[in-house]
Amino acid sequence: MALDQSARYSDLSLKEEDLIAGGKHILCAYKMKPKEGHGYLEAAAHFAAESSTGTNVEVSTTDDFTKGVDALVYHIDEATEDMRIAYPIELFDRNVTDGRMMLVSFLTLTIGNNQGMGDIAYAKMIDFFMPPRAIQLFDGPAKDISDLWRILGRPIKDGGYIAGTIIKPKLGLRPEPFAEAAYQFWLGGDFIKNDEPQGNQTFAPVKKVMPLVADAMRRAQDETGEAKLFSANITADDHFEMCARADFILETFAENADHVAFLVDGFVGGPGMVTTARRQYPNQYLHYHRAGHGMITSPSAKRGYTAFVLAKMSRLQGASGIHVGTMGYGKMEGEADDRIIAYMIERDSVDGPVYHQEWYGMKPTTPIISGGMNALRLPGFFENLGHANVINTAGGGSYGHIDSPAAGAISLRQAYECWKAGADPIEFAKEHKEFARAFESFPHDADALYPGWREKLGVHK
Ligand code: CAP
Ligand code: MG
Repeated sequence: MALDQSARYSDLSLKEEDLIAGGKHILCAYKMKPKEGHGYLEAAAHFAAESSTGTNVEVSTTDDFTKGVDALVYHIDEATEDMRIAYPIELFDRNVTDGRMMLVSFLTLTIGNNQGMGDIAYAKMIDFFMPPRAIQLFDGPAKDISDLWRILGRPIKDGGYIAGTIIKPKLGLRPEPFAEAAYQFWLGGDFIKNDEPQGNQTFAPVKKVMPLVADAMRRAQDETGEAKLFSANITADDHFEMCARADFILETFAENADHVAFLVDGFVGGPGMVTTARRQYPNQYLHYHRAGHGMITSPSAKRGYTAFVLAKMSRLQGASGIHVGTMGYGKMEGEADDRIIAYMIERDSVDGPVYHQEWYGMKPTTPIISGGMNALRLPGFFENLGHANVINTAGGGSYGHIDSPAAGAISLRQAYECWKAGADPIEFAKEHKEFARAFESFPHDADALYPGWREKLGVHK
């Protein structure tokens, strides 16, 4: 039978509004279930002990100061598995270099050993609250979408939809076809990213690919008279490898280096990689790809944390943009209510699923919309989100357009124009060829979203 530590590590008389007003605690809300045979409060108290100052038994070295920084369970509701813990802000590690906070410490305490305890069936963090002092101590984004709109010559407020793609196929293009794929999309679109696994494969060395992509950018800019953007993957295990890639890319893009964002596979790479990119290259837009997150954020996962928590953490770390999913409109898991993820990272004062969060002017993180998107799916997506101040990267939606990648790009932009005008997509298609041809490019989507489209658009095959 485990030691009952609830007398020390819980205080259900604490009021959440007092904890928030006090500004001295980071609050975390979990969905937690104890294993059979363990009392709910006892298990929660042990969870708080292991997440702060304790272990499974009393230790002789504990003193009064120790007890003063105990994490405390302040709310439980066994029926809804709602368990909330107040973590004194002193628990969290601070840089010796500049006193700032670090996300890895937030994770190692609030989602650390508590994820494998013998008396806990599961616990998943669904929200957290950062007091003003913590917001002051995290880097936050250095660049945001307004920096991209400025380069694109758009209004830096409500500059609107950024039409993007991902170089597809995901892997297997050598340097010349890779750069050609980029050039072809840029003839119609704004933004291209490396796909998340594209790096320095032997068949596509960075030192061969990037000069060709930089040249493709120059030619596409000359051809269209429009600025173009590239999000280059600098993901690597080694800090110095990341920097070597980043430095080479900036040197290679030269006069267009400000048109380059840096892509990091931040979930599999971990917080250290994100902060390396954020702090070594504060002049570049930091694009956080979250590949792998589904292992814990999926609704089918009972441990870890949600996609909402992941996105909120990324803003603290300084991601300029993070993938937030397609809210049920694309190919990945998601639902319409996921728009709360976008609101939490782009607004300054927001209600999360449990906590209200003030960001005190910390720059916003752009919702990046990707995963099975194409022109047909976008109008419904924008309607659900309520705006289009996003970066959308559609790989299949561009390179799968039957006319050309440029036509795919143009169809994406037209989908935005259609939504912005409040136009009926079928009527809009009658006046916009590339958008109309998206119906024929993605007939399964067209059938599902716009029944009867063939007759209405006079398509007979
Ligand atoms: C999309 C994508 C994105 C995932 C990421 C892919 O390609 O490039 O990495 O969508 O998911 O590799 O599948 P398509 P999320 O546009 O061709 O689907 O944005 O949810 O993290
Ligand atoms: Mg991808």
